[in-house]
Amino acid sequence: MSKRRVAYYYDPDIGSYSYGLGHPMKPFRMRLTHNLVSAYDMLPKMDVIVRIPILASRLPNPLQMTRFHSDEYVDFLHRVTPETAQDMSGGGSRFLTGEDNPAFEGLFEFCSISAGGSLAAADRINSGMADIAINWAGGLHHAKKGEASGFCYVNDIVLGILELLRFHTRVLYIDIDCHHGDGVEEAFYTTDRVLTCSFHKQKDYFPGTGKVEDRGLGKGFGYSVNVPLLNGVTDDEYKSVFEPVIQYLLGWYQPDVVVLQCGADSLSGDKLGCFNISMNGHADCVRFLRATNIPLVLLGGGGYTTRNVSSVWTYETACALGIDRDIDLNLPYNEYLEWYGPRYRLEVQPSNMTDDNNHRNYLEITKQTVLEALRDLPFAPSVGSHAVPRNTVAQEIGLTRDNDLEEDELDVQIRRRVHEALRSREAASYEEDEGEVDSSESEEPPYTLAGSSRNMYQTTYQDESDEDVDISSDDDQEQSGFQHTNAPPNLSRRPSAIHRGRGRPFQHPQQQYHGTRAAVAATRAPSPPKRLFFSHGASAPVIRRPRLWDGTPIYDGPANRSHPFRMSGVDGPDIVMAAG
Ligand code: V1D
Ligand code: CA
Repeated sequence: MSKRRVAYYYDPDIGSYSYGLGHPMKPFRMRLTHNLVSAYDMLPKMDVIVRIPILASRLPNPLQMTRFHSDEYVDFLHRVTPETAQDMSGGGSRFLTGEDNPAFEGLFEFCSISAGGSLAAADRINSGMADIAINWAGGLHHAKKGEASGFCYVNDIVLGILELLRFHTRVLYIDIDCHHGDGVEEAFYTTDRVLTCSFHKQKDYFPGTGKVEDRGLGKGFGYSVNVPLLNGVTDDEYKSVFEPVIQYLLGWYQPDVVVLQCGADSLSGDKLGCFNISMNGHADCVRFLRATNIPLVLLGGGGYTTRNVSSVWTYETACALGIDRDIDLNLPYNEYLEWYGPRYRLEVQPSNMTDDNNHRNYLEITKQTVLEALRDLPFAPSVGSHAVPRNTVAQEIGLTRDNDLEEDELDVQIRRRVHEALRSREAASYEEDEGEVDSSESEEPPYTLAGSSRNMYQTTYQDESDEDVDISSDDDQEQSGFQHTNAPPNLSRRPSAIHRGRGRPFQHPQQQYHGTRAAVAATRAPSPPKRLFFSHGASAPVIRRPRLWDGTPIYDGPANRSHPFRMSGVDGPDIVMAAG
């Protein structure tokens, strides 16, 4: 498959936000990138999804953010202003962290745009309408459940992955930002449903986490992989670690989707970074993953030498489209051409900086340590299937954050309406079982689509008494359009079993299974949401579950040795996934 259907998310507002004078994070870099992508005439080659700013309601609302973040924190982000920040954060001791995370004008909208793009990208992959989905405004990997960190406030990556997990069994998250992807690692530290792998500088460098020995906990043990590198790592050195490690992970873990955080601060000459990677070396990671044919989400991240960031993300957009070899590296005329002088070329060249990775076979030892640690682990985990409602319970029952109800009244209404909704769905699904497949159209994504049809998910119901079926035959892989890279020869077990429906025709737009295969999307009996968030600050009755959505106990204990902060795993999204 040489061509890929690429979906590209862009919000024209994003470049107007500012973290403040003197702050290294410049959202303007996204405008510069888009301008270059457009100047190279790539837009007509992709499904370009541009949010129309006046449709503010199409952005994710606070409720969607609480799939990962705490109510209190989202409420804070929603309400804080530069003027109230000091008071609301208790003098900077809660929610925000010093100079790194200022409460700038329009903060919440900025977070919504970033998170909205990643949620929409996940939705595109879930629906099978795209092979690769790009959101350069995403990739904000440091944000924690209840706290901003390292220029990141809302963790669009965790939200996007949770969305992917509704329809996919295993997600591989790869982070090539120069900093450790701590927020994403922490969120999924105790589950095997997401394998996180970060390449980064670790010693004496923000955020300080990400040692090789940090490998996950409980059921998640082995599913956090860390590859710490040293100052000045070059293209060849990076490749010599990245490719074997990722190749191994692909074969062993057999992910259904890969999410690649393309932080551009790993480029040579970055203002905060310390690596010596060229544009080509960075883009090699994208090319490598594209070549696997596994659905891919490309996200942004760090990157502080503005023109290098726009150059590499433009080039990586071309890689996604498979036109990178045809790109004229002499820049076409564009509105911001003066940013690229004096050479006016699409390039980031390596420098002659000192390379510490050569010392004492550091790289080879690191690579071997990482691979050795993976060898004893059991093969790709599978997961049981669940019903997957499109909406949260609040949405299902027509209670939105705009409802202006008193808290007590709200509690009563929610309980009553949940009860009614479940009863009527039970009745409806009983009738459905005797009739046609439900093909109800899904909720509209928060974006206006330019150039293609909307997400049409064919939904179906699932048998309660599911029976395991092995779907991993070569035929299936061919049918599904997936071509997994070779599993290591000693690991011959089949990946996952899925649950079979009761003779219903099932058509997953991505996997193209016809016949009686599993219900990947089902709408019966929505799981109650973890919590409901309302704009006036009142929380609906909180249904606290002490476990992750797949049954894994939540780790919320004291930090382990190399995690200086308390861990805050995902408490379970309000909606779970179906088997894959
Ligand atoms: F230099 C600065 C000027 C103003 C405000 C902040 C900074 C700055 C530079 N480096 N802040 C940092 C890092 N913070 C610290 C903490 C301050 N302490 C007391 C420790 O060293 C944060 C670096 C964040 C990197 C973010 C990222 O590139 O990984 C990223 N990825 O996606 C989005 C951002
Ligand atoms: Ca990283």
